Amino acid sequence: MGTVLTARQHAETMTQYVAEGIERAKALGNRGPLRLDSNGKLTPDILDAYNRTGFYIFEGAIKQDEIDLLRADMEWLLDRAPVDNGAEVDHQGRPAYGQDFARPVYSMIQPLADPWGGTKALNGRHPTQMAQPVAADQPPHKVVFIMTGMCQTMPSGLRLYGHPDLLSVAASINGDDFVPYNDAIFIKQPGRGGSVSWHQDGVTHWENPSWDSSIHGFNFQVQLFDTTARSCLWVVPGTHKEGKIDIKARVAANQGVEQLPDAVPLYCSAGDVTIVNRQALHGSFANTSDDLRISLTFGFHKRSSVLGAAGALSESESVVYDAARIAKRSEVVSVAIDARAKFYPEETRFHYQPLASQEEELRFSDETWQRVIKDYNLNDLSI
Ligand SMILES: O=C(O)CCC(=O)C(=O)O
Repeated sequence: MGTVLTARQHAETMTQYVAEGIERAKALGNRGPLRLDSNGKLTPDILDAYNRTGFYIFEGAIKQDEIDLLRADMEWLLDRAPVDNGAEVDHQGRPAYGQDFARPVYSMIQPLADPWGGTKALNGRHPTQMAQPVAADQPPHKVVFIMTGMCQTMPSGLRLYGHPDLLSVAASINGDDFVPYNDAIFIKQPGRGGSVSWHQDGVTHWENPSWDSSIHGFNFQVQLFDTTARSCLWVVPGTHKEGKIDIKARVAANQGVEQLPDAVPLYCSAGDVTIVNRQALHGSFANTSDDLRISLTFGFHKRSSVLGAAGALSESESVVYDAARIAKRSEVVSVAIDARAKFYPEETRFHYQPLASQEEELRFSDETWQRVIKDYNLNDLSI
């Protein structure tokens, strides 16, 4: 889009698109409760709908009391964000949180900006730029766009990572020997949140002779608040099966307009959890709505997709993911399971098959927090 829109104009351009998108979404049949069969795996109808469309919405998968704890941790973290990338102080002049970690916790942007679209960032996987409307009362400060490291920044985030139903979903899709990818919390503040331009997440296996529709894994998003079609993630159904898509050409064929005609919104209630195939074409628009969206995003892969692969996205290309690196990053899953089991003793804990013999040494404690959790995201497994 060539002209700069005000936030109000942008919101108006969304009105009809949103209404039509909701109708398309309703017809897909890929939302409902998270159901597992007697073997602890997703029921076949859910897997079929996920494999057909490239995403699924598990309604009410996280209970309200857990959502409340996640919200409380997030509120504290947002209050302690630095005033800019690399700044040492927060909005009250206090030391900003997170300076002890090796990787920055917060990524800050101008309100309603698209920081990646049309740039070479993240292997250039966002080739077109979204509209960047001007915020109504343009604030002088930046806003939090993304936060990383939820297992070390939020006790509730570590426990969520060990959720038995979510880990059962990971095992159902990627096999019992599934491995972690990374995590990121997308923050879309009302009238402020930036956009994430159309992209497919995976970058490694497009030319792999063994390529298939699930080779780049999937991401969960746990929604802390109700999120409407104006603030949520949008996906083009079925695109996870198409191979690498020429996104520039697709947007050009839509007269350069970012509102792709066949995309659908993943609108959710607080406590809903989405899964999205990382090969599906997806993105989100500048948040000119009144909704606050906070989406805790974390992914899992098939072990075979990661073992021997070179680093990509935020990981150095010179790194090769060997068995030791995979084991190191996977230990976070085991510690998270134990942290959760200690907090929710009535729940049946998940048994993570790859580290089954190490459950004792991966109990949650001060020692494992320092050894396994602190700076765990230096070992993310991005492909
Ligand atoms: O939630 C969003 O707005 C973007 C999420 C996304 O692009 C991703 O998880 O890859």
